[in-house]
Amino acid sequence: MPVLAQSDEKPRLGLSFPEGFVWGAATSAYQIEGAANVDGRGPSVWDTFSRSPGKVRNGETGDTAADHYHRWQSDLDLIKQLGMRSYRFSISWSRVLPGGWGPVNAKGLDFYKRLVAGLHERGIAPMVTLYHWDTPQTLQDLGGWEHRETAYRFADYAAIVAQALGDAVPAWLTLNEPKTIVQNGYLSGSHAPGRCDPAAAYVVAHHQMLAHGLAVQAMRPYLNNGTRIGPALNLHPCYPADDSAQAVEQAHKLDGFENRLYLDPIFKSAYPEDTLAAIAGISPMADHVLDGDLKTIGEPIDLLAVQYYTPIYVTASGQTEQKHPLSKAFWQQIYPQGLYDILTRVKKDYGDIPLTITENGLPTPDEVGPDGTVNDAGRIAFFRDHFAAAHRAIADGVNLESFHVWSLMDNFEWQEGYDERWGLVYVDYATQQRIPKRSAHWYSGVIRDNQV
Ligand code: GCO
Repeated sequence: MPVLAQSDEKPRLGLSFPEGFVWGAATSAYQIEGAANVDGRGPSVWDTFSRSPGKVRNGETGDTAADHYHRWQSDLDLIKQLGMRSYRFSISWSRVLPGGWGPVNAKGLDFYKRLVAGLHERGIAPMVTLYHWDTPQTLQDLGGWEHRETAYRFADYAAIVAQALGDAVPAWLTLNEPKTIVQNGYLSGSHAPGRCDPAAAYVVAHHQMLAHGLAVQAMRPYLNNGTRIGPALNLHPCYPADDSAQAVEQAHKLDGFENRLYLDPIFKSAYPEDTLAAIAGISPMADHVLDGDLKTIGEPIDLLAVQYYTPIYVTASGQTEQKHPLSKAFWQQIYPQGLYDILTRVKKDYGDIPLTITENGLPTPDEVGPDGTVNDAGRIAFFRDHFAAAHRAIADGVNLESFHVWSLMDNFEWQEGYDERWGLVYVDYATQQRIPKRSAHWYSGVIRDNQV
């Protein structure tokens, strides 16, 4: 697999960001917390999936992960030392509600209260994702996202957490990447719950969108003006692989499945017609869209969290094509201009909503050198070029407020287990020692100067 070999000879470009621009990093519960059976946490679909033979590389699980549940204080110290002013993390639904609904596990909720308080003590703003793919297993057993009730249970959970943490969390994200649940969880089966079922996949898409809208409604009464809610969507700019009219048409069609299927209902209270028509041949999704659902999904939001990793190129025959160097992740082409394109496109098509980038990053083949440091030059080059793309978008009028890199530290990368290292901070899983990589030191300088 070709690995990024860009030079970081020019680690800084002299581009200043607007005053008040916020820099941070992101993680998610199952990927870092560990403590899978501690303090009353209930199982999630990822516990089940990772224990199923052959699903995750080397049979690895998130049972221990980066042991953040026990090491959170020193992890927050590290975030502070690096100079970040925002930290995006997710709450484990089944830690708070071990059964998915019903009695609250006070110990689980307390963990997040301590985390939020600990961030404030260190001058770091918490940004909370309510759902980062770890559906409680109890709900999955009843049908998971295929079952409409799950959307209502999610809204109940969202209200409980909003009531408990309230305005101490200035920015709330409902669902992380509903598209990944559809594509990886229900189409390719590479993620939990490991299904290959197109009929179910788009029903799952709709119920997740409904869950988003219901959660926004359920949380509002517990939040004051100024506390913001939005979804976290992974957007993929889709380009024709050549100039042919057919390739252009294929790119538009793919854009429906990658972007408009999620953006349109949220911003326009409507699913894209062309995508719905294509789905009608493979899934009964439309039968599950009940009166009023689209209005609920279109409930006003306050910010949009954008996650960008890769562009997709599509040929006249609808095949995808690689045009740019790949990272260590087989699916990731390195193309910083794609970030500019997707940010400016969101503004053009969906208006001037405040934007935050909540994920952007790459895995590199990191190793601790003889001098004890980790030289991830490829990560520095990647972020330099993506920050520059974000800078161009801001210069062209995009209302981008903050940038959270993926990820704060190495973690459980889903079906790749611990094989891919995406962090600014190296985690030695045998000792749980944290070693800030060269990119972490570089990023600290970017933050200090507000300049790439
Ligand atoms: C995501 C994921 C992360 C992944 C990252 C790298 O939301 O896509 O949130 O969990 O680890 O994207 O694949």
